[in-house]
Amino acid sequence: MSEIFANIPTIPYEGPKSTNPLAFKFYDADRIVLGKPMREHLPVAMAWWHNLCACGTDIFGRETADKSFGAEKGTMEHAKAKVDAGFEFMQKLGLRYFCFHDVDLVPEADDIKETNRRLDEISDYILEKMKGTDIRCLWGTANLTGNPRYMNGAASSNSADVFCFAAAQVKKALDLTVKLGGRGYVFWGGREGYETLLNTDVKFEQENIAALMHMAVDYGRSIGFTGDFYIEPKPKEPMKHQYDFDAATAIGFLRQYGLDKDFKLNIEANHATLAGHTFQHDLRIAAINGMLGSIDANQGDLFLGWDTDEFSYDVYETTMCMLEVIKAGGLTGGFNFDAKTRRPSYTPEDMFHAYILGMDAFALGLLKAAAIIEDGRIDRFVAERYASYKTGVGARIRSGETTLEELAAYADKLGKPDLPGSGRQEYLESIVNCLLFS
Ligand code: XLS
Ligand code: CA
Ligand code: CA
Repeated sequence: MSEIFANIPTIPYEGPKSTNPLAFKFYDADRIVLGKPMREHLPVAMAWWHNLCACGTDIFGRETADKSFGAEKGTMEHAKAKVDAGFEFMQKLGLRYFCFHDVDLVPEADDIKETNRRLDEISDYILEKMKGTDIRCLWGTANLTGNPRYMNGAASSNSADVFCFAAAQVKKALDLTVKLGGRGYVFWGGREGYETLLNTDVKFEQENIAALMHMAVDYGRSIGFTGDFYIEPKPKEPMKHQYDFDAATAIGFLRQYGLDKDFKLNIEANHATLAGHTFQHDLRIAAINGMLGSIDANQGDLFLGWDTDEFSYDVYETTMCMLEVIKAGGLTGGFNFDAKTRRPSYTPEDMFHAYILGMDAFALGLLKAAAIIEDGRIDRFVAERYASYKTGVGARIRSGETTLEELAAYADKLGKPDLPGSGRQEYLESIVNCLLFS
């Protein structure tokens, strides 16, 4: 088979001094960091949709990138050409995972039976491609937003027939995920939300979403899916208000409906910032609840109120991300680069530059997070900050042995507490800068 990216070599690691645009400067797969190779810290995945499907359209303009890969678009030949391009791309970059939506893989037909037949054909082709490589599926999902039938949501639709089509797509996407050895299955509730409460029964809709998720768990387990299900929170866009607003909201939902044993979260950087949080905040909330499963590794633009899905370059953000991931003991999923090149970056080389940028940014984040941990000053400061709970009344509060009356009597006796110790934020920020830039 002829090469699709014929002028692009396998991307080598050349180190920070390299000026070769087609080389990694920081992502060094074999380098040992905190006792394990970088590639194990960073299971990076290609997002089928952005990398192989998206051609730069926006609401004001047509495609700028040609991703026909030598085949006529809208055909199964094109679907297969995308597989060929995707595998060549992943192999040249040393990526070991991909993520997909059902309709990223094949053109959707009018009749779901024909779409499913096409999905069988393409997944056979992908399986064949996987042989002899170490490339695997990170997670699969169903696109429950694009088709007009989902205008009012999928599981949250007012139409029971639409609910059935969502169920049928989830069932098929689970079949594909299992067939391709996927580690996870994602629910991103894109249109599971509302525009106005004047026409919406929120409780009814949330119960229906939970019902679909329960059926997905039952079916997935029955066909041998042992991985995690994930909710990917996002507060808005396309809907004005989406039910899976942020990590805390999604965790509350999973617990309320008894889904928390089978589900974890897939935290996307750009979605956290749209919710008014830092990426690190949502990672921490997921982690402390035992629900940090996977990451959609990208970056938003804080000047814009929508999802820009940029490749990460902000090393401060990737460092804080990697700190959370290391402290959580790693991910059950991985780092899906749910990111697209900017519209004027339309050439095949740009696709490679983008992954080099993103992988280098997370590799640097990993190295810097390891440096912060090894330095130890920040961890020691945080531990010391709560030292008043180690002995005396503080220890009794922590062990649950005390009462409101006892604490009130203690306060009476004291008359007035000392001020709590300084938060030392500026000092801590300067430590981070020293470690980042030394
Ligand atoms: C859209 C989401 C979507 C999910 C998968 O904003 O990021 O791409 O990751 O459906
Ligand atoms: Ca995403
Ligand atoms: Ca996104």
